[in-house]
Amino acid sequence: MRIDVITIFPEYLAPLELSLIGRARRDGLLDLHVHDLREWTHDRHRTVDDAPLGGGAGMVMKPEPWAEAFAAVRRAGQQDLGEGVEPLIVFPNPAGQPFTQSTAQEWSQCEWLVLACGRYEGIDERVYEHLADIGAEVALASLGDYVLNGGEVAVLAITEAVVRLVPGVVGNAESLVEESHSEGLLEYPLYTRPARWEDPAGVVREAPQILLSGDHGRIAAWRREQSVERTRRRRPDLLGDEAR
Ligand code: 6GU
Repeated sequence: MRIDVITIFPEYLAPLELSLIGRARRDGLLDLHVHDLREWTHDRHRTVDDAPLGGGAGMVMKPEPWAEAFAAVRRAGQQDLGEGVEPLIVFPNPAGQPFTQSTAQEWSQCEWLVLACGRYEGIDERVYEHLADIGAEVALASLGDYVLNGGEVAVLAITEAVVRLVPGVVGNAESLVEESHSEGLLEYPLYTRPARWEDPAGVVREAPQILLSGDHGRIAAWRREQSVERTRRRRPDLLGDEAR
């Protein structure tokens, strides 16, 4: 999978060198390119923003650097992936569609993502109109109902959620099957050794006996019940009306 990130804060994306994503890059499973939007400015101050037309607070990102950036990144990506390949262009935006595990699953099948980080109040609307006109595939994605200062933190989250689902990135693919949200439920409680533990207050805490039974069928059923009960308590919105 190829991912291009366009941002005015390339240093913000430094964590993508680390851990699972860093290893995916070194293993050749992820080809990640971070671009500074200011590369596509032409004035002495490398200006990417200006006051909103019509007045109002804050600044708006100018359209010209974005249009040049998309054209240049598309050219570079196609040189690598082939002329016919087109990216999905994602704008992290608090006014976008909710980004969920099913979005992550869908995007993990993409050959090429371009993640475009807006800052300030937002990007000039004509950038979206232009991309629609040239037939680009575009998505606006929100992490949740709160406001971040820019798309960079969202890109870290989206990249991690997507890349870990690319085949080969997570060593044990089974660990992706039973985790929270993979089946629309929260994950069941987890225990490890010692099965009998005296906590710092002197309370003896035993792991559920069933987990020591070796009966994989009953363990699976118990875990399923725990998942449903935990989801009912913490996230009833995830359950259908009958299950609630
Ligand atoms: Cl994706 N971007 C920004 N700037 N703020 C957000 C968000 C995204 N998701 C929630 N808040």
